[in-house]
Amino acid sequence: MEKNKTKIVVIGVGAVGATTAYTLLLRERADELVLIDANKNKAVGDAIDMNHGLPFLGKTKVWAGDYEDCRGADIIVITAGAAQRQGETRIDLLKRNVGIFESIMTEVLKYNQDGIILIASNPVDIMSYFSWKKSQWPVERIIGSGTLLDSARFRYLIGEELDIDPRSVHAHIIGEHGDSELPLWSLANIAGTRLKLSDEQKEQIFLNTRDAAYEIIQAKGATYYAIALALDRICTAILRDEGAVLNVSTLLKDYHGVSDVYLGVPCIVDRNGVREVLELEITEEEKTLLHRSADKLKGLIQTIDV
Ligand code: 6V0
Repeated sequence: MEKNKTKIVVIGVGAVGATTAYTLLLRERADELVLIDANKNKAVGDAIDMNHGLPFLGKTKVWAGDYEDCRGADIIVITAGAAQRQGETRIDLLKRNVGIFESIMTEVLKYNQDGIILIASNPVDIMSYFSWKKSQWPVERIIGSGTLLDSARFRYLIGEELDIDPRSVHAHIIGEHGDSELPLWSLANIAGTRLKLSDEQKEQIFLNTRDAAYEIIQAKGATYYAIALALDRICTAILRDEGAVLNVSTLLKDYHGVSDVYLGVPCIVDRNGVREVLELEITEEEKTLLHRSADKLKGLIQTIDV
């Protein structure tokens, strides 16, 4: 591969991976886009289908590849995962996904040592922590999608309630990407002004944010459009060296007293990955909730081999 070409590999071309690849293609984020899946036929089919759209797009090379194609990749996006089986506990599912990540990371690390790994597979904070440990890479280059999607849902719902463009709503969800996440109402604002929302409205907005995935999965089986855009956003911040503030999952080091766990918090993201974690001024109540979220994840980490 020529040095000046941008290459993104997507591993796990299911609902999320295929939609992410398509989003990256539409937005012409990479010169080379590689699709890898345990089900090679799916990746082959998607690559052919996407290639047939090239006459309507810019010039991107898309192909169904193998792990050797991780060589020279700027970003490796991992969206592979096992679906929950009937009657299977979350911990059993977690163990299966760790098994999948063990094999994926072993292969990726054979061919790439200096790219950035962006993880979306769930439980994303634990998969990111596991991958960081396994890779022994600098922590800034192993990034989880964290609460970026949750924060987008939160901003959208606040915007709907107040009839304001969600891009003008500044509000954060931090912590686990999952049930123990927390809203930072104390910092939520529109152009520096406090949100004119009642406690009941706030409670409903947060519940709708936190439980959005359940609602969508019940309606159509999976969520993929918004997460694909969130992953595209992170890739863009990296490739353009933006220094954008995004709520991604990273290793915390004494963040309001929380350490040694990956959680979603506002981070400055640039060409090197997570350049800096922003320590927000949050309330004592929010700190307690953050600790609760961290304790939950640490408990889960203890159930796996890292
Ligand atoms: P899916 O449609 O079942 O796709 C998973 C894909 O992974 C399939 O194509 C599998 O063949 C493939 N796969 C499985 N094992 C391997 C392996 N060892 N190597 C390569 N490929 C493999 O699932 P979907 O796309 O809906 O979800 C993927 C993951 O994303 C799940 O863990 C979801 O929970 C997670 N999501 C994370 C979100 C976030 O905000 N971080 C949002 C939505 C979904």
